[in-house]
Amino acid sequence: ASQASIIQRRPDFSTISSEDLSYFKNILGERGVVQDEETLDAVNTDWMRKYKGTSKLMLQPRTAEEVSQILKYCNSRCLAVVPQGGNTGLVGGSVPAFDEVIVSISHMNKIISLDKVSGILVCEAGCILENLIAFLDNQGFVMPLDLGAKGSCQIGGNVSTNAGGLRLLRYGSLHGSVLGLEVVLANGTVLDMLGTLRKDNTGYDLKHLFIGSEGSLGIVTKVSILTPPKLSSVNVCFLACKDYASCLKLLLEAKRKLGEILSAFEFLDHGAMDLHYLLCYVEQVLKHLEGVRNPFPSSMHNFYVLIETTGSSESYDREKLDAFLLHSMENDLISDGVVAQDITQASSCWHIREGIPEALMKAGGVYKYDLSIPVEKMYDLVEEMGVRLGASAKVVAYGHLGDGNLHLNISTPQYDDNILSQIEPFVYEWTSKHKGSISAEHGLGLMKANKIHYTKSPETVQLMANIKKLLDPNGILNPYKVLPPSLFTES
Ligand code: FAD
Ligand code: S2G
Ligand code: ZN
Repeated sequence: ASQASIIQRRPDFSTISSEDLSYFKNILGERGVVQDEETLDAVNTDWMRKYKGTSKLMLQPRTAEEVSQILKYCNSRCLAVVPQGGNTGLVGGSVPAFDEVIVSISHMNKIISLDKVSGILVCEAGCILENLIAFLDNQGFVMPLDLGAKGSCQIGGNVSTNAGGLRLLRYGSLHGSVLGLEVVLANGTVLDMLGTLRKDNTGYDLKHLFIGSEGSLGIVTKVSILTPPKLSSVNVCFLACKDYASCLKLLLEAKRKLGEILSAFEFLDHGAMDLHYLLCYVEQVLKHLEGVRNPFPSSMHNFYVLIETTGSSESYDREKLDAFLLHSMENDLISDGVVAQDITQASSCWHIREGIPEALMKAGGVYKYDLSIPVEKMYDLVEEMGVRLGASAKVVAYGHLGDGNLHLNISTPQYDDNILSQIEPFVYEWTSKHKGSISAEHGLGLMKANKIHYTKSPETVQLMANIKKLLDPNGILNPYKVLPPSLFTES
C-alpha cells in the first residue's frame, strides 16, 4: 500500500460496471465470478500482508478459452487485470495495486500428460507445486524445482516469476527445464507454444519472454516441463561453521568432492538461527532426533550450512560424503554437524531452512532483499547493514549460497519508515556497485518496479517497455509492476 501511494491509478483504466459483471457471469457462470468480501480481502492481500489492493472482483476461469474471452473483453473495455496463482509472491506482484480485476488460475489444475520415458510433464498452470511433486514421486520423477511455498504456489506462478528455489544448483533454471507454454495474450490470442521437444531451433524461442514476466506479458495457462528421474540415494547434512570464509571454502570443497551428486547448498547465519520461532522449531526437531546432541546451539556457531546429495548408489554416495565431511572437519571448515539418518531427520533439517520466512513473519515487520551478489562479497553487505542499523533492527541472512543468492531480511517489531530509509537506497546502490542483481529470483513486482535501473541498462529497460507495448498496447496486464510505470503514461 505504501508503494501504491507513490503511484497514481491510471485514469485510462475503466472501473467494472454491471454490464461487465453480466458478461463475466455469462461466460464463467456464477461460480466463476467472486465478489464476497472475505474472499476478496484475502486475494487483495499478499503473503507478507505488506501490499493490499482494492479489487472488487475475482474471476476464476477453468479453461484457456475462458481466459481468452476474459482478456479479449477486458482489453476492449480497458479493464486492468492481475493474474494470480498461489499468491505467495514476495514483491507485491500478485495482488492489485488499485482495483484491477483479479484473474485466479487456481481452477485450472489438471495434469494433462507425463511421458514416462523422457519425464516430460504437461499440466495446467494452476497445478500446485506440492501436488506435482507428489504426483511425480509415484511415477519415479521429481520436479526440477522446490521452494518453501510449495504447498500453495502454482507452476504457472513459478514460471511467471522464474522461481529459483532450493534445487536450482542441481537442476538449473526454469529457462532450461520449461520446454513449452500455452499463454493467453492481452487481446485474447491463445499462443500455443506447448512443445515437448528438448531441441527445437525454429525461429525465436518466444516462451522465454514469458518466463519471469510476472503476468505482465500474458497469462500462462499450460506448462510443459522436463522432470528429472527420481534417484534412490538422498543424503542431507546440517553443518556448523565458525565463519563465512569457511562456508565459501566448504562450497568449493562440496563442488569438487561431491561433484555430480551435490543437489543443494543452503546457508543461514547466526541471526537466522537465533530467530525465536526457529529456535523453538529446532528444539522440537531435536526432541525427535533421538540421541542427537544439539550441534545448533546458536551461541557457539555463526553459520550453518545445509548440504544435500542426490545420487543412484547409497554406498558410493555415502563414501563420497563421508570423505568430504572428514576432510572438512580435518581442515576446520566445519566445527560440528549432523548427517540425517532417515527421511524424517532429513525433512526436519529442511524444515529448519524452509521455516525461516515464517519465523520472520512471526517476529513482526520484515524488509526482504533477494540479491545475487558475488559470493566472496556477499556477507560484507550483511555486516555493513548491521553497522548501519545497530540495535534498531535485527539483520538476518540466509539463502541459496550455491547460486550466489542472498536473502537479506531486516526484522523489526513493526514496519518503520525510519528503518526503511536506512536500508534503501543503500542496499540497492551497494548491490549495483558490486555488479549484483537487486532481484535474484523473486522478481520485481510492485516493490521494485522503479528499481530495475540498479541492475539493467536504460536501453535494455526501454526495449523491455517496447516489447510490453507490442504485446499489451493498452497496458492492462498487471500494470504498475516489473517496469517503471512512468514508461507507460502518456507524457
Ligand atoms: P503468485 O504469487 O500468485 O504470482 C506471482 C507473480 O506471477 C505475479 O506477478 C502474478 O501476477 C504472476 N502470475 C501468477 N500466476 C500466473 C499465470 N498463470 N500467468 C501469468 N502470470 C502469473 N521464490 C523463489 O524463487 N525461490 C524460493 O526459494 C522461494 N521461497 C519462498 C518461500 C516462502 C515461504 C514464500 C512465501 C515464498 C517463496 N518464494 C520463493 C516466492 C514465491 O513462492 C514464488 O515467487 C512463486 O513462484 C510464486 O508462485 P505463485 O503461484 O504463488 O504466484
Ligand atoms: C527462501 C523465501 C523468501 C524469503 O526461503 O529461499 O526465497 O526471502 C526465500 O524469506
Ligand atoms: Zn529463495
